[in-house]
Amino acid sequence: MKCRVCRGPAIIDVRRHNANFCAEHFLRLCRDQVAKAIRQFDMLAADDRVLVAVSGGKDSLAVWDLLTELGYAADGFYLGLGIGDYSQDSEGYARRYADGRGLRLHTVDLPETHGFDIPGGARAARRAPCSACGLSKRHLFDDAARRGGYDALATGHNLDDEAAVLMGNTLRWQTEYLGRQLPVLAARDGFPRKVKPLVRLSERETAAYCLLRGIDYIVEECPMAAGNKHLAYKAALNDIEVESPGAKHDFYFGFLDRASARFRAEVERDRDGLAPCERCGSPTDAGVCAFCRLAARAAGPEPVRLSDRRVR
Ligand code: Q46
Ligand code: ZN
Ligand code: ZN
Repeated sequence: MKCRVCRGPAIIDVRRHNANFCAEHFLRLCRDQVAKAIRQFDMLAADDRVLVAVSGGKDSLAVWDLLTELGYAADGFYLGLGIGDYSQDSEGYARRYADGRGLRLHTVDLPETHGFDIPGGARAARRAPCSACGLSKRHLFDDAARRGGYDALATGHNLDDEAAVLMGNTLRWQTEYLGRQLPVLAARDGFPRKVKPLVRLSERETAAYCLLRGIDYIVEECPMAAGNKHLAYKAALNDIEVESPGAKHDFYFGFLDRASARFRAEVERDRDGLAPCERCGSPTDAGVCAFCRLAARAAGPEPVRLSDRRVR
């Protein structure tokens, strides 16, 4: 197995590109693919300040590393979700990466700052944990980027993630979600620009990237992920990819090229009528935003005043 670029011994095959690479040229391929995604979708300007949502896993640490390597001013943001040892361990990986490279990591702890953790919040609101988690992450990432004056919020979603989400959205024809499933969402109405610079790299490639760069990351899956459909879609796509290398890439990029615009109108219609949340000031169309409603439910029932007695 020889490297496509230098003909030296290769350490990885990338069947999607029908090529093998040595360590040096594989790392270059990763940087080139990220730079290409940034250019292709006009994600970032050279002097943008970027906030990277960091979980301690391979993808978010890889995207932080790659953006820094490409010369972007990128700080990290870690959100403690209160998911037992998993949260503590994952924060440790994020912290060690940042400290080892002299990078700035902001942290917010959900239980400390907002009084609930994901398992408890999900129970109280009768939502699936990943639904309460996704809502909290979206809200608090946006909030951190806005407060810090960052130009863009970057996440570590890779090609496998995006293809799996696309599969889920397509299976149920969730047209509103399809309209929003883009590698870059422009800033609007108080929401920061959101970018996914890893969309041209697969999960296997980000893992190899971390290994070669000496980036230590949390390998365990979140314990709440069990039974998550996203993982089932990923596994199904992996089976297809074995038979048909490049299928994930064609599925996702074919959608962006040929289908995504058809679903945009639905998203545009949704944009009207955002106003600041009555409790936290974040843009919302509901008076009190979904995150503040979740936090209120997690805190327990609101006291009801009956004459001079407060009853719960
Ligand atoms: S962290 Fe949160 Fe994931 Fe855990 S609770 Fe679900 S969404 S699985 S990326
Ligand atoms: Zn080489
Ligand atoms: Zn709010």
